[in-house]
Amino acid sequence: MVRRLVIGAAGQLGIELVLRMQKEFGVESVDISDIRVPENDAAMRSKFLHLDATDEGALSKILEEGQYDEVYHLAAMLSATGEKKPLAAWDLNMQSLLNVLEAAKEGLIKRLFWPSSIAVFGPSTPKNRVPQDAPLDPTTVYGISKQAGEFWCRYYHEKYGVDVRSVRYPGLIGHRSVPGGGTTDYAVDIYHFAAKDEPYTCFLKADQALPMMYMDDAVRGTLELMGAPKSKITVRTSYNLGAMSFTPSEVGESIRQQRPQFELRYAPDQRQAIAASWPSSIDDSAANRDWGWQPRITIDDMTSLMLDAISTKNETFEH
Ligand code: AKB
Repeated sequence: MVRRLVIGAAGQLGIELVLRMQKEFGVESVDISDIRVPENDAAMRSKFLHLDATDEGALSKILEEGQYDEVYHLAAMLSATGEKKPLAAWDLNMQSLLNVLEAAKEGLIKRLFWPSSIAVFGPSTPKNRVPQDAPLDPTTVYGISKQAGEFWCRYYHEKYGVDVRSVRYPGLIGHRSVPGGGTTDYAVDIYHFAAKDEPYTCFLKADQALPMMYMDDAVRGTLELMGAPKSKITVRTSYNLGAMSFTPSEVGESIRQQRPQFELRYAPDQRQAIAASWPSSIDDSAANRDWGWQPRITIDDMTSLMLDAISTKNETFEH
């Protein structure tokens, strides 16, 4: 049995990845770790290990005991929170990555996944269908940490043969947990308000297009990348990964097809400047060529899935 460890399992992506791994490979095949206990009973069926990933000694101990084949290192501070605490963001994002890369170099991890982000792009990057090898030009501490992280990953691969794989996620949207401190969070929040028939005030401008992806696609893409033969992986910084591109006003329209009364207002804040520095769509042909990446979920599919799932959950809590 392939043994897996998810670090940062209590986060938005962590929960979803763990649930999918449990379903596909069995509860025993994945252990989960975080600095806080995940608020999800199903995820907690897996063995939980308390871990601050910046603590090199604690990480090594868990890895030595667990003998994992695959480690998914997701712990990070996102773009908006990172701007409030720049040095803490740098410390968490970089130190934890260097710890797992060192552990992989020492042979404690066979295959490592680490997420990068569209936050590596910036004002000098093309806005539309940004190519794989576009100039990186991050404007946030989070983006700078992802840019540096990408090159650390390639360095450990080239110097020490570490099998580390990565994608540049767009904004991720799912109903099981709420994101924490990102610029793309509005696209999750909006559905929670719409499901309660409440108006939503968006912190980005109506016409701010960004690359986005429904969680099922993100999880499937991650597992497909990790399942691909080593010989197929030609990008050792991080693969562009695309699915859809939309503006807040377009999500509002999609929601109104199902909830015609839905009211959307705008009050852009400091997150608008971050969003404006990012591209609006992604060219992911390298991921398609190397390991067959193809997104499946469209904006209207996503709206149905999100509203149905959140409404059902709300009804369960109300009764
Ligand atoms: C954020 O908004 O910070 C993240 C990201 C795009 O990496 N969702």
